[in-house]
Amino acid sequence: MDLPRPVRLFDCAPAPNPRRVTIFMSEKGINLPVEQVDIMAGAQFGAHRERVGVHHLPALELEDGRFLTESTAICRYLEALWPEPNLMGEDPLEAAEIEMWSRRVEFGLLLSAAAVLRHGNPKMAVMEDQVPAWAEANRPRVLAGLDRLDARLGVSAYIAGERYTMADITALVAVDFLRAARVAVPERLVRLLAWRRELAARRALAA
Ligand SMILES: N[C@@H](CCC(=O)N[C@@H](CS)C(=O)NCC(=O)O)C(=O)O
Repeated sequence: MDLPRPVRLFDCAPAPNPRRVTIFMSEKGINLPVEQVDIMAGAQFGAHRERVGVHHLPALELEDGRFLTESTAICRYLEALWPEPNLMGEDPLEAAEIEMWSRRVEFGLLLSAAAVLRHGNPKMAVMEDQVPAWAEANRPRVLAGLDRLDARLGVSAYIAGERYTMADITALVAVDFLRAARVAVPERLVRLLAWRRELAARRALAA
């Protein structure tokens, strides 16, 4: 199949969703021109939104002029073009399990962490109509999400099973993002902390 090649990634290095894509690319050894969009300065609401159609990052520009957004959709396309190493599933069942875990982490941790930061830090007013009570409501949800990840790592070595996949990338980005939200991972979550230490040895995570 003759698929349009990606020509450029629009990124915002400190932000979690773009980081999922840059780690994914790094794991696969994909090198593309990367353009930074400074969301803290509101740059996503200018030329970026006009070009892409939505203001979110990441966005992948294709050679035919189309743009893909949504980190998972971008990664799925990249995986089709660069199948190795496989990160999104070798067969339909594994693909479904990886997506299931990745979505659980997105909805059960990453979104709550984002709410703590976006609604709780006055600097984030550039991109959010802030409701500080929503930040507070999400703090216990973040801790519950971390508990669930720690429990999961008592069942399998990695988030979606016995190998490193996209679900680990989503979880790692969510856990690291807690630093920006000023939430510490409780020390009692020893399996989660050991998993994070193990992933630190991966070359792609220097990205
Ligand atoms: N579901 C989207 C979320 C994209 C998203 O919310 N990106 C954030 C950065 S992590 C963003 O663009 N924020 C800018 C804003 O909200 O104005 C994805 O997976 O890519």
